[in-house]
Amino acid sequence: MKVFIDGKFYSQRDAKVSVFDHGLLYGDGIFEGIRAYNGRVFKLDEHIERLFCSAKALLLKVPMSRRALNRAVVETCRVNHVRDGYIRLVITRGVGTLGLNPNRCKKPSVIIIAGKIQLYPQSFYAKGMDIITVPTVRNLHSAVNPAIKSLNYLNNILAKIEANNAGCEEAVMLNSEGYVAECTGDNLFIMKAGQLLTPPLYAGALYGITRSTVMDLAREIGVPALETTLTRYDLFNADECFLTGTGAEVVPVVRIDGRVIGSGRPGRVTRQLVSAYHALTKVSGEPIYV
Ligand code: PXG
Repeated sequence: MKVFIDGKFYSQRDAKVSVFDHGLLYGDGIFEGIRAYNGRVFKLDEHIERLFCSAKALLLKVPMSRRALNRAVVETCRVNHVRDGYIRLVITRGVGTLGLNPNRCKKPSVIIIAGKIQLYPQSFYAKGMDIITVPTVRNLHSAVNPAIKSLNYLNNILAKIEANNAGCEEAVMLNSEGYVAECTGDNLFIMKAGQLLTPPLYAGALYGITRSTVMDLAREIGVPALETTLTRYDLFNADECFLTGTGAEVVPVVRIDGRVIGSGRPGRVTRQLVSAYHALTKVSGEPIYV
């Protein structure tokens, strides 16, 4: 594997960053997780746009243009012969002093890794997942805004540990007011009375790219898709539930905190959206080999 670091490709062995990089010392940096399907990078411009929005929030200057970053991601896939894979795009604050002041870091670093992704087991897609609500509350947007896809993922990791301890792969995170925010690496949707519902960003959700793709796909098949605040009660009494994310794609949920959702099997609209999303990934995206 060849890893892109600041304009050059390094072998996996030599792909290293400094221990003085504030990305490591303080989690001061941002990232995107992107998929390639069928020789195309899916939603690449959307990921780059969100990366620049995260950078702006942190006053982090991405040392490449959007266009140059787009080309570098595609080139990294090409040199690694990726057709279907997972791309991790990372911008760190760069090398600085041992104090946390970001002004001491001269130049942000750009890292691009194109490899394979660890997916959920196939049974989750066929039979649905069992998830739980965890005690760790989603970060306040007045503290560390959940819309920033930063290298500081401890809030999500704590929730993931709680889910794992309970034998689950994903956790529903509530915000400080007790409303549903999202999961640790996925957005959450329910179907209720013919409408597709998902928490708004102000509830503490990431502006998920799969989330907005799925809302568009739902509208195309005639299902209204709306943002609304949701409680655990709403989840328990949903007709259907599923999660969305670049890694998870669209994954059905059939049990939450021991309550069976709907029929206990992946719902009809969920299954339609799983297929529609799959079909879209096969045909759209930035071509890697032209
Ligand atoms: N919420 C959070 C907190 C996320 O980190 C999503 C929602 C879904 O967003 P997208 O834009 O992907 O639809 C994410 C994305 C990983 C991994 O390595 C995590 C994500 C994406 C890809 C890989 O665990 N999280």
